[in-house]
Amino acid sequence: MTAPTAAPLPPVERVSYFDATGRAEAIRLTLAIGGNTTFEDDRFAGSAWPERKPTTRWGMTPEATVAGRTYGQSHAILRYAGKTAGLYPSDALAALAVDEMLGVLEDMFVQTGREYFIMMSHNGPADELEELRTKIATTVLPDWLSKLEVHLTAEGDHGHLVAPTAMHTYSVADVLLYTTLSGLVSMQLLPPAQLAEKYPKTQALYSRVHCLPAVAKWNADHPRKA
Ligand SMILES: N[C@@H](CCC(=O)N[C@@H](CS)C(=O)NCC(=O)O)C(=O)O
Repeated sequence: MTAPTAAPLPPVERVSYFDATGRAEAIRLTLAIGGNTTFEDDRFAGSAWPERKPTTRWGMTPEATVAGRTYGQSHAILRYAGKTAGLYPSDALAALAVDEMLGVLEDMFVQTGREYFIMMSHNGPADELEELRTKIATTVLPDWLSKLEVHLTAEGDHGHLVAPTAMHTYSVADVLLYTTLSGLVSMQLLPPAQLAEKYPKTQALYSRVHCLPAVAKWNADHPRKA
């Protein structure tokens, strides 16, 4: 019996978020890598947030619109974007492996860049901010990066967070790794030289995503603000 042919997925029409990278950048990059050049990149200033917040589904951002309906939750949107872009496997076990890495990267992000960003944007006292920066840069982040390096070493020669399948080569997990590390570098929590010296496999994957033509073009067209 021939398997029914799947209908093409409705494209992501709009991504709404602050005019920053944060939780939206992996979604935007995934769409760009998949060739979706027509989605509306809806960015708003932090000062507009109090007005926008009550209009969102869950009082949080990012959100995305697909087939005229709006959805929240960055990882749900990222997975869908990945399905439209060929960056998310159809095989259930491979999808489990991608989801595992998305969870790992969420935990790493929450304990590092997000925690630091929140204290920074609340104008925390300089000495406490420095203490937190030191803790993240010398303890919390190296711990996560060591674990990622061990994982990539165990994965072997393919060099991705999740082994490629017939359906995908890069996955949304690779893209989220890239955007998470970029954020840490730009907040000066992660010196690029340290990444290269101590975590070569992680650095190699970061560089390969950075050099993908669609990523290079996106970065050139959207100079980093935050
Ligand atoms: N689990 C949510 C978390 C979203 C989230 O925390 N968004 C932040 C910005 S990165 C936000 O909306 N902050 C403003 C607020 O909570 O009022 C997701 O992954 O989308």
